[in-house]
Amino acid sequence: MQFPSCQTPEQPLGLYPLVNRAEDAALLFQNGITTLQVRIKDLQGKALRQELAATVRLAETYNARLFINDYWQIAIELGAYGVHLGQEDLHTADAQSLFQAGLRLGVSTHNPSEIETALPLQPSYLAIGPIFGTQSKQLDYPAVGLDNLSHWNRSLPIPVVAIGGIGLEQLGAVVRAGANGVAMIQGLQLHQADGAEHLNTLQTRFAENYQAWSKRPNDETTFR
Ligand code: 3NM
Repeated sequence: MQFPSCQTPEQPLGLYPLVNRAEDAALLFQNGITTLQVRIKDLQGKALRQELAATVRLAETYNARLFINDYWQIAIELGAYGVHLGQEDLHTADAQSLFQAGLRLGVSTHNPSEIETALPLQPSYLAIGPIFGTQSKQLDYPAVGLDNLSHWNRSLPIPVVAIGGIGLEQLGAVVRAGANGVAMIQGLQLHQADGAEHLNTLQTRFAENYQAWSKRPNDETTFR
């Protein structure tokens, strides 16, 4: 069982915002975002399904790679591009059903042992975090840091998404440590007055650093 590729590294996952409403997804897609996660913690039942369905429809319109956090059954029903599972969700989700339905799979990891556990699933990407301290999620894990991120990027056979405490200031170094995607909540500054401009700067910063990284000598990247 090997989950489908996200067409990396030709099309890196890139700047990878996490949002909790279709409305925010729309704003991000309009501003050129191609990979996004919808992560909803405050809705249930019909309202949850509606919000997820609206986000999936939007992503299809923009041909974007949308990952649904946690709600893997709804993701299958909606024909979403992919599912992102946290450590807690890994135990309850049915990876076989996800695979058979053709969805991509991303998995959160925080330390070597979680990475070892996630790898046999052969997911489409591994998220590793928190790279730095984050205020967006209560986590009992120490920060991974850039050196460890770089190590994992060099040694893992699949794309890595860096997450946790990353903003414009840290973005270049994270991409030059080999991250294929950079997940972000707070650093997006989505609802600030200059939100669109900031998003543009973030995307340019990712692209410049990714280009520099992919042209490094002795590139031995083999992941799909
Ligand atoms: N998961 P921000 S860190 C949702 O390490 C989430 O698994 C993390 O938000 C992990 O960009 C995190 O604001 C929060 O730090 C990311």
